[in-house]
Amino acid sequence: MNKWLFSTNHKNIGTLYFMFGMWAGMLGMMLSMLIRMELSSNGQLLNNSQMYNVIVTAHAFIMIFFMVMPIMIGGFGNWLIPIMIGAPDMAYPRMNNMSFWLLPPSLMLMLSSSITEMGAGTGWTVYPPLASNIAHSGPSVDLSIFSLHLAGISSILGAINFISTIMNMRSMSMKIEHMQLFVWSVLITAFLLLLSLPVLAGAITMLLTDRNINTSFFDPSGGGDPILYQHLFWFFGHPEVYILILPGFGLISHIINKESGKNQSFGSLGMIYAMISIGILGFVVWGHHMFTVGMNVDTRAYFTSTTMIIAIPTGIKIFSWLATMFGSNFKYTISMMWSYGFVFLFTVGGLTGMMLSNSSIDVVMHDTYYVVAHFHYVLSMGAVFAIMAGLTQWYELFTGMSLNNKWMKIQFFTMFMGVNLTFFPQHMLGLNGMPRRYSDYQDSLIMWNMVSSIGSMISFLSIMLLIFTIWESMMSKRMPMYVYNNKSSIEWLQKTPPKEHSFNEIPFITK
Ligand code: HAS
Ligand code: CU
Repeated sequence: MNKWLFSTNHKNIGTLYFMFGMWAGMLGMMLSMLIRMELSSNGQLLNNSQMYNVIVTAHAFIMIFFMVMPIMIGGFGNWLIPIMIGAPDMAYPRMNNMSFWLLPPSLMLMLSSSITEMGAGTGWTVYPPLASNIAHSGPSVDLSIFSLHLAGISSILGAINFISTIMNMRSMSMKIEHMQLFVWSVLITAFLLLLSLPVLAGAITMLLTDRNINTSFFDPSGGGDPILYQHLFWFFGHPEVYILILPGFGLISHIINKESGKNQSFGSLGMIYAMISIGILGFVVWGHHMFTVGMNVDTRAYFTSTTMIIAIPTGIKIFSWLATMFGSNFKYTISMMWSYGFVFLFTVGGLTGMMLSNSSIDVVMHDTYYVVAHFHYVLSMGAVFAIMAGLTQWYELFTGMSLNNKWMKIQFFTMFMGVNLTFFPQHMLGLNGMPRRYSDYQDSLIMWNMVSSIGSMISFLSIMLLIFTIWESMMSKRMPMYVYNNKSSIEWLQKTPPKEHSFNEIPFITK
């Protein structure tokens, strides 16, 4: 009870975040499988398009707020940051506990929203007038707004904690420019959270009062404007997508550097400047999500140009990772495989982002599956691959046990195949005009949708293998190689009966 519910220990809280994130990830995956089943062929499966949209909405919210953010910032951040800066714990350990424990009730509200009356089929963007009383009467949207309020408070408290910890609790000799890149990435992410979340909170609170106490911020009949909501949402929404990827950049930098056997990342200072630039630029490009609202040509040109400029710092990161690897022995460790996958596939997603940033192209592509393909390349293959790289890199530190190498390799290759098969065809679907957030499509799109759904089944099986492999490592309590080799780890050996170290044997079957 004291260890988990009242925990003030950064490692235990990190572990709680990991468990929460994994649970939410399974939920999000389940919803995504429902989406792909509905779309595996044309015609209706669920036979309820509102329910389809509720599933899409819940999938996005769960994956963003309850899977990627908790795992990356809550899990890896809590576990690794105090260790990397030589601090005994986070600056505000009890606030850290509160940050975590705000999330379960937030998730509960989100789930309640989906099962109350007709559910919130608004998409994660919650645009009025779809999210207003006209199209979504009843409590569902209110519940999802409350859920976002709680998740937002949790993140803001977390951000304050990380900023204070990193600024004030570094060991005396560590200058800020000598901090690990992962620490930098979380510091910058924390600033993005701190500056963007209050804007979301404002927007959804205005929506709440529009819905319930007759204000008309977003209602033209009372002098309001729905476009105002889009501006407020995307002023949060675009920094949010960098919040989702920056800690991943940090993890990948750390792993590539470590596994390449270099004592420093290539262009480490440049990497810091690149992340800061991405963070700052992320606040001035939000209009690229709204090219179709009827903005004037100069504003379009502005948002196109600023958006494209982000390719420069991001390119610096990509080429610095490649330069860090350059000259080292090509390593086939699991975490390096995920990192190679990350660098390649994140770049693919980044380049489609560059296509979308052209306002004249985006007017055609907006709200098509091309956008869906773009953001799944940067998220399902960027953010998730970074999480997998981190998980395999630090699993032994986090659990004191080791994963089966061969199964993790199989898992990587099946996942790599699965996600590409799922999302690459979505570029073609988008170019052929298939819109997002519809439960059906024209006959000519059947083939690529079927391929995409088959891909999602492969990813699903791959995740089953991952869960099984984690379970197996915990059941067999197989000690990591470094513990086995380190005779001084007497304490560990005394707690756990020593077992022969073999990555390829299956202890629970053979013994
Ligand atoms: Fe994005 C929509 C543009 C990065 C996530 N993005 C989304 C949505 C999500 C998302 C979730 O301009 C959908 C939101 C919704 O629900 O509606 N995105 C970009 C650009 C970048 C970018 C320019 N996105 C991300 C990251 C995400 C993310 C990171 C999360 C992890 N995105 C858009 C646009 C839309 C959009 C439009 C709106 C579409 C619509 O209509 O709704 C950049 O940060 C990417 C930079 C990375 C690279 C690759 C590496 C760089 C190299 C340097 C050389 C490259 C050059 C470019 C010189 C560019 C290797 C050459 C250009 C060529 C075309 C070849
Ligand atoms: Cu954006």
